[in-house]
Amino acid sequence: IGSTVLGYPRIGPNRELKRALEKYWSAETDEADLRDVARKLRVDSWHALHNAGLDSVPGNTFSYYDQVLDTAVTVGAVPHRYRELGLNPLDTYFAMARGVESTPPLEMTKWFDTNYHYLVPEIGPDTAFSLSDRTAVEQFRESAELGITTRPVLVGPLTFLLLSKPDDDAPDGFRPLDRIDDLVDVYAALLAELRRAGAEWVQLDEPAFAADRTQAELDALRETYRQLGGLSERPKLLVAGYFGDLGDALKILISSPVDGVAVDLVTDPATVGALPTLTGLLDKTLVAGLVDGRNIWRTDLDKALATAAKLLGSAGELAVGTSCSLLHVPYDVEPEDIDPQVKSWLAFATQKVREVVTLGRALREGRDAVATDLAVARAAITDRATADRVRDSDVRSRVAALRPENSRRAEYPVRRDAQAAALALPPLPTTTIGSFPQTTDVRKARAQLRRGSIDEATYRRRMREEIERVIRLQEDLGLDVLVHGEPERGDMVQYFSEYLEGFASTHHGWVQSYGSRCVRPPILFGDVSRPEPMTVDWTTYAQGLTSKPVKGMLTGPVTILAWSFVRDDQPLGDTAQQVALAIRDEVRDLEAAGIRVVQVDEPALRELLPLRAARQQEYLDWAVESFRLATSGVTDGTQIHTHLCYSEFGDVIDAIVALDADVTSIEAARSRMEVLRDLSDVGYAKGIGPGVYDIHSPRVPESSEITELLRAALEAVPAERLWVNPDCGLKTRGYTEVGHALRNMLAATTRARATLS
Ligand code: THG
Ligand code: ZN
Repeated sequence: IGSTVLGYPRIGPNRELKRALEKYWSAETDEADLRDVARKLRVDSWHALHNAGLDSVPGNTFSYYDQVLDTAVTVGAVPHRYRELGLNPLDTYFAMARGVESTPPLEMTKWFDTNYHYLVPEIGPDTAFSLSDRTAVEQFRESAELGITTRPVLVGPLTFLLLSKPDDDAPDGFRPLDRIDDLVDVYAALLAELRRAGAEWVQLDEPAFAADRTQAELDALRETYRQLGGLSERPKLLVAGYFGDLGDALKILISSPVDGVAVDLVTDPATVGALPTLTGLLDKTLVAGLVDGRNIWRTDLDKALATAAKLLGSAGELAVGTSCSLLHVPYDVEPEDIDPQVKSWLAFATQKVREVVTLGRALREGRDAVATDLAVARAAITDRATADRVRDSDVRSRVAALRPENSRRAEYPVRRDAQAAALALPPLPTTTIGSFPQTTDVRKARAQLRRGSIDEATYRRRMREEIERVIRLQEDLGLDVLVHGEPERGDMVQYFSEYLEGFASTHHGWVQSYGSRCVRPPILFGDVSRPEPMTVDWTTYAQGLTSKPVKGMLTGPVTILAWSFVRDDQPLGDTAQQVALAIRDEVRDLEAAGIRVVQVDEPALRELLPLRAARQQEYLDWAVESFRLATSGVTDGTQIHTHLCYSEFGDVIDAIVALDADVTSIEAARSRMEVLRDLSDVGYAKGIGPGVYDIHSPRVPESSEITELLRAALEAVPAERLWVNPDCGLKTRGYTEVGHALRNMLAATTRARATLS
């Protein structure tokens, strides 16, 4: 294998796939147009990787939407409700991804601890597995015609089933993993076809084993790779485990008949120590994941070579690779207009490919063959380690002076009474999560400001007009705690990073989040501080328009970290403290400007949870502490809200309690308010706003449905603590439906209030 990467971005260096998809979905173009764009993107990637000098080029890394969905379609796991639509294969695929009028899409959730989202396959006892789609084989042939023998990448069968959920017909106790034997037959058929097409290697991704697994799951791993390895007609098998240490799964794989394993030596460098003791490696290929696939820092090539040196002689073949797929980083740092010093520290996908090639050559031909590359890398690493702009002594002394009481507020009853007096809210207070629909006008104004075709003053005037409209709308509807609607923010993390010292932003650094949707994560390179207020003007402008309280809207430290590329030269918890202090400054400035309610969102609290249970508590401790540091600088009468987006709260529920917010709003409509019981079970006894309708769907809820949900909520939570709100921000919706939905929410609230007295 020599040198390789485990995967590559596919959205296109200029988001060509995003545009092509969105045109196809709006029927501006047809399937042939979309397929042309896709083919060109694949060909360009193969050429780029091949020409850069990789010894083994990954194949099948393209996807129209998501690689887990691709796998479901490949193995025939298309639920009946999508088959019955009678659509062609491509539109059936998009129906699963996005839904159609009559049928909602598959559930979407986070891909391990990244900001990428996959579609959750539904598997039941009756799922009819069969090799149903040959895209992987066709794309192998496509690359072979160009003279490039790619290494098709597939989601491994165990990871596929472990990420699936039981379908609605499955009996209690059924687990998708129960179907592994049937699924292995399909993989066997696919491997045989790939072999016949000429594939030498196939990569099977099994990142699910970087998380804790049961003995039964480990046994299934052993048995599956015993079977796949024993096939008579197959390519060589490379099993890739990434996002952490594989633990016992590594030993199982090494004693199985697979031909190679790829390990992540970036997330968990301690793996290096274990590898030489595994004698089974001596007849296998080891792909050492030495280049970070999911962060954007240049690799310390000297250190990587030193690590490789420790592994020489431990494996049949020692190859060099990325720690995981490069899907999670932008294409190329070259076109970015970033401060030249910071830029010299960075490596995006294109640069990482070169790093892997350099390491591969150094191992094969010796360091002298790549002396220049090593010297350039060394200079950049040294420069970054010693650069003034990375360390800010004011920030460091402020952190050093922190005391426990800085992240503690008064007892809740004291705060509750002070807030009741300050805010005088009715029972079951109503509010929204923060953002209102982003109209075309608002987006246009932001684009015009960026291009310089309108000036700052014109932009501010337009935003103020929008804020006024949003305030009037909320007053007409009769909401109790208003918001300014956030017209001035595109992505919230992007917005805050532009005000904060220690961050750089990119212009082209798009990374796929799901389907055609992308984010442009800012780069947190140095100590963080807040030179000036970030939201106070907009919020106080809104507060000046109304006598109702207007809620200040901020993003919490964990979410800012989760959605940025973070520095890797100090513990994440230390960086979180610095970000927390910057947010704390903003919270206090909002309070000083007369804002009585401040919401600090942590939608990514669950996302950063370490995959291994043994590491989770340490994370949760600093995550909670950073939120409390950010929000504890205010007086008792200032009400702190927080908002969390996703429904898998189980693992972080104690942390939610420990955040000590006065009011927590949380997604609950789809789970019929079950989260309320879960929260009271762990002792949560403060304000709670279970989302009473799902904003992710364009459907406007009837007020009777909301009344029903409020009744259910009132059974779990006393009226004094219950808030009424949608389940998330309204940014992605239109004004017409938002108006109707909120009107219904308020009608239901009025009815519920009447039952209280
Ligand atoms: N910001 C960031 N990460 C996120 C979210 C976010 N991760 C989780 C969740 N929210 C992902 N959701 C989305 C939703 C919409 C878009 C991206 C991620 C989106 N992006 C625009 C697009 O691709 O057209 C670009 C937005 C822009 O111009 O900045 O619509 O909220 N960081
Ligand atoms: Zn949300």
